[in-house]
Amino acid sequence: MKQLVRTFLTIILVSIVLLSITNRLNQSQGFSGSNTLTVYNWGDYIDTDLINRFEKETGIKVIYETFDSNEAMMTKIEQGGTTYDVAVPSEYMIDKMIKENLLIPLDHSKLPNLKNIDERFLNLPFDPDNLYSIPYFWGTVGIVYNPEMLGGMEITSWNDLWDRKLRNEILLIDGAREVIGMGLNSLHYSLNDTNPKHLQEAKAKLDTLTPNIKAIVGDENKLLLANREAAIGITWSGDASEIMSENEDLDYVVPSEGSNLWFDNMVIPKTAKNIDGAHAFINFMLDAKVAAQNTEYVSYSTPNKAALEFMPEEMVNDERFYPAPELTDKLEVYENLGKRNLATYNELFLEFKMHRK
Ligand code: N2P
Repeated sequence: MKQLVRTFLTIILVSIVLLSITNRLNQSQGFSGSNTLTVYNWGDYIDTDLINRFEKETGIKVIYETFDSNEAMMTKIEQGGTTYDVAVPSEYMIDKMIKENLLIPLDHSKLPNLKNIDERFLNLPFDPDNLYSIPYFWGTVGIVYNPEMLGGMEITSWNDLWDRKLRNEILLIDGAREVIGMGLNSLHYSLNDTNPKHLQEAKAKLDTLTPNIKAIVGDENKLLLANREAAIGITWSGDASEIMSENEDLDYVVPSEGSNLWFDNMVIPKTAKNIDGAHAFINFMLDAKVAAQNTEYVSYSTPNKAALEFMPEEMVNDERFYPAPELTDKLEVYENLGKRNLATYNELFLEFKMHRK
């Protein structure tokens, strides 16, 4: 019995010594707790070479997961099954996450590269001092289309999409705010409208678009458009930019009735386990050359002013993807409409999808 107790105590002692050595090793690298970092980002939204470089430079192993809508991201974070160290939500979801106490305040002293961000993208209303979020990419929602496939037809407005000639030609992005927003905008209502009557009207109007809709898709929209399987895609500006860089026939337009201006930002969720590593990752992504490489790869618009000089001029000077403030001022940023209203948007979107079947 004595022998058993002694063996047991020895095992415990060895475990404690091993644990403290590992901890000390981690701390000497400047990273608290575990030496892995779990990053949760939109699909097709990073140059994976940069993840490898970050891993090499820091010794931190990155576990990388993706989502394709803010709503999907939020559900997963609320469920808490996986804990994420860095996530990349859009502005209205950040507002919601701050209010629900789901984010950790950032330590700006660990983010010296924050100086690279253009002031135009800092201190925005959803996070006035960037206490919780750091700009990653920004853009608009619009229509990418192939005029040649449409016999030279020019599209300038949401309402153009209801044209009978466009039967089975439209790909919609799989996002509740984007699609319901398009219905609202086409009726000249705000993207943040919460009037139940207006929302029902928007849904009814979207239902009448059904014959023209080919599919509601995620990132595969790029391949479908590039392969000419559809002539029109409702999507985010960066996706349009990527497809257009491969096919010059395509064009991108921000519809005349108005549209959405969005900002995606890096945040650290409350459940994060590697907070130092998360800061190191955010700071790494803010480096001018890293941001330039990332931007060239994903084709979205960077808020990193210092990165612009490392990017091809034709990219930076393309006003469709770097619209001037005079244009963006006319667009609407999604607001956090509160739990009930966001649920209504989701329900209407779901009903609209069911209606198609
Ligand atoms: C990248 C999606 C970007 C999301 N595939 C726009 N908020």
